[in-house]
Amino acid sequence: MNFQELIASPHKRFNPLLQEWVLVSPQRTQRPWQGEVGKPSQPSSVTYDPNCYLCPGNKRAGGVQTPRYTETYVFDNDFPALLPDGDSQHCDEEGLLVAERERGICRVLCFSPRHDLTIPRMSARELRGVVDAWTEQFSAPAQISWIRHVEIFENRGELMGASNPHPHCQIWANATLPNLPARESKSLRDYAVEKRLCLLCDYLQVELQRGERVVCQNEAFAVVVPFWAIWPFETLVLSKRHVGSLDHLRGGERDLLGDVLRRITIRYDNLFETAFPYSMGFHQRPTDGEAHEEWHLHAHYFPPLLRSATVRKFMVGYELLGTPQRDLTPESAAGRLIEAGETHYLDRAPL
Ligand code: H2U
Ligand code: ZN
Repeated sequence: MNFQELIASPHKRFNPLLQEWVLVSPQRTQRPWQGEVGKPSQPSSVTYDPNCYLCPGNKRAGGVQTPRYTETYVFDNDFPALLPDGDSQHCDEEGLLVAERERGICRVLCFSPRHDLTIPRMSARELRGVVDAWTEQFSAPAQISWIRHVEIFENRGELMGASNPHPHCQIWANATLPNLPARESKSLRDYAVEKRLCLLCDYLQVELQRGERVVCQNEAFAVVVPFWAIWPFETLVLSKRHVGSLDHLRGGERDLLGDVLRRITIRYDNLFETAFPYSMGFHQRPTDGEAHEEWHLHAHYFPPLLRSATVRKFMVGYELLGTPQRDLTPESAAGRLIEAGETHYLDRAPL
């Protein structure tokens, strides 16, 4: 059976980064929908919100005053999920009740003093400021001897649990590799040992040759709907040069990272003419003091929306109990994102 025939009927695809399968059921996209319908969300319409704890000059929940910042602004999370102090502690009862103390640092980074300014609507200069701030927020905790991993992630929109529309992300830096980066790390290492090559450099070449899942690209980055995507409009942002972390990017590449993130998020907003919700984050080399030449910098976007600004995908039933599953093929999703264009729907001239 040829490849096109195979992927036209129910099949499973392999994710070589996580070493797991996703079930694809292309024939199911026509099924009727009578499920939950929520309300579409639009970007905030005010540049300053007196009740926003991230707007300049306002009080945060713990009583600290946010300064009158003019570009990006970083602070220690007032409600951190991890704490930096404490000795290592371990308990193991019968190999079944196993626990370890986990130390870490949690920060919040505001992208802009403007309450309404999201990544798809920022200028090249503002985006460069955000990329520089991400780089600094990777490099600074990476210098701390006990920090072995730094996760930079953005929750956008209420649907994804963002607590506030003010453009911001979080940084969690901790003492051990989290589950998913640990699995990716092993896959990258195994591939490098076996083939003397990089899994993601090779994967990028395959995608660039075939073209059908490439949504947009510039000289330094490409955005693809990965062959093994789980979320309907999931994308993977790959650096074209083999670098393991943001701090190894050159100045021009930092500008191009801002450019590609603006372009993919415009496409997302345009899909359903909404402030498109997602969780996104960077995966970078562990910061345990080793070189980690096998690591390849990338970002994942995991958006929940499926067929409109209000109908979203949930991981339920078979997906919770068996294997993740999707109806919309990654090729169709890429086609929709390609069609969505790069002029933001709010900037289009009225007809
Ligand atoms: P999210 O929107 O992704 O939840 O990120 C906002 C973070 O801001 C969240 O982790 C923190 C929350 O703990 N926060 C403060 O540090 N200070 C506040 O006054 C409110 C929220
Ligand atoms: Zn605000």
